[in-house]
Amino acid sequence: MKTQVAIIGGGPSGLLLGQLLHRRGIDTVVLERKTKAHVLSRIRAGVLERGLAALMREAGVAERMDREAIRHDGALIAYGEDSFRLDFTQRAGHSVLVYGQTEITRDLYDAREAAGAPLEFEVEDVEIHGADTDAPSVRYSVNGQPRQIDCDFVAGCDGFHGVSRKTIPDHLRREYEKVYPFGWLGILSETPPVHDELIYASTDRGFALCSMRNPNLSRYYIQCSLYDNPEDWTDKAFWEELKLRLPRRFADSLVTGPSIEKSIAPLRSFVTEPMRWGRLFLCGDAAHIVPPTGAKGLNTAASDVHYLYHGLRDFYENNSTEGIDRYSEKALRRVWKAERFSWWFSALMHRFPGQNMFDTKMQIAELDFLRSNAAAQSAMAENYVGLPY
Ligand code: RFL
Ligand code: PHB
Repeated sequence: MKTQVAIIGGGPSGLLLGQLLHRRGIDTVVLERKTKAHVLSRIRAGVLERGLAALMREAGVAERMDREAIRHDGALIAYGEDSFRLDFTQRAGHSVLVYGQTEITRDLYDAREAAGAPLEFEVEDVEIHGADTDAPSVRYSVNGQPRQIDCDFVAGCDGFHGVSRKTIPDHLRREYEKVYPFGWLGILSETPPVHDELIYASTDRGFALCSMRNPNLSRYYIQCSLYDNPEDWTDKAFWEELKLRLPRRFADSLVTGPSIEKSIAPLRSFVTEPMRWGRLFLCGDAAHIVPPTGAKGLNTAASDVHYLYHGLRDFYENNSTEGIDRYSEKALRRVWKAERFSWWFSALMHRFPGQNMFDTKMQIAELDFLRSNAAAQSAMAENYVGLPY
């Protein structure tokens, strides 16, 4: 098989890139290791920056998002019984959309299927060959049958555990990593959200986040130990712990119910440099991971897609390699800023094992400062709603 851009990974990065390129008449093949049902069962991001929303519109897949997404103009930051509202529109001039990653992925699958563009599930043994030549290829198998795609470019959109990053030789690749000593236990429940905006809460018992998907679907997280298993946490234990981490007025009005999903995510900051090797480009979680505190993972994947899409368009439409030559540099500049924000917000809001009272006082002093300082709130809000591409 031949195509122009072989896309490894059928998560949001790969599907969005594929759809944008398809709209410009650039052929792609998307290869996904899992089944469609599996990809759609993963509950992940919920907050979209305007840059991602704009890409969905440009890709022609925003109709449902524009109808169903909830616009959020602010979020509540709570610490103990204290709290303040971070007003995104007042402080940064933009809002965010609450619309699940699952819905984004579903809309992109529907569009790809409607366009009849090639998408293969359950591919195995994916290998990238000749990335440092003018004629790369991707070899893989389906049901034990070997296959090959010859292409102009390979987009490595296969997430943190994919093969693309590891295809770049070790001596050309530099990795930066910070692993946090805790995780997030998340549940999804068919209950009305406790508040009409997100609540980020820092307490002596650890961090908690109240988020949502729609008016009758809530998403809640609590900081947990890395040694916990989701099965160790009954729904009752989860709700009790969540209540202990929220200001009293929210704890008292929280509507609880059975969880319909429960999972633990470890927290990690990770960046690999460069994001390009010859004709292979890394995109999204394949190249970088942020702790979810700042809601930046999917949004940073989207900014990579933006730079790569424009680079590839430049190549095919204007015969210029400038965009792809500068892809890694442009993408990384923005990635590092999202890493910084996510790292800062995570350090501010969580209790770290071994943290002493001085460390806690520093966190409280910083939150007090944020509560009372317009400039600090602007800096935070600008990062939260998303820095420009
Ligand atoms: P994905 O979503 O991991 O998709 C990669 C796809 O590649 C497939 N794959 C392969 N396919 C073929 N061959 C191989 N060898 C392959 N190896 C892997 C995988 O099966 C998968 O389908 O990466 P992508 O597309 O770059 O998207 C990144 C986002 O998924 C991720 O950054 C976000 O979910 C992070 N994240 C959040 N981001 C936000 O912007 N806002 C949020 O509010 C937010 N909340 C979160 C999050 C992530 C979380 N978890 C569980 C990690 C909350 C949580 C709890
Ligand atoms: C979510 O709704 O899943 C969510 C929202 C905000 C975050 C992280 C996750 O910072």
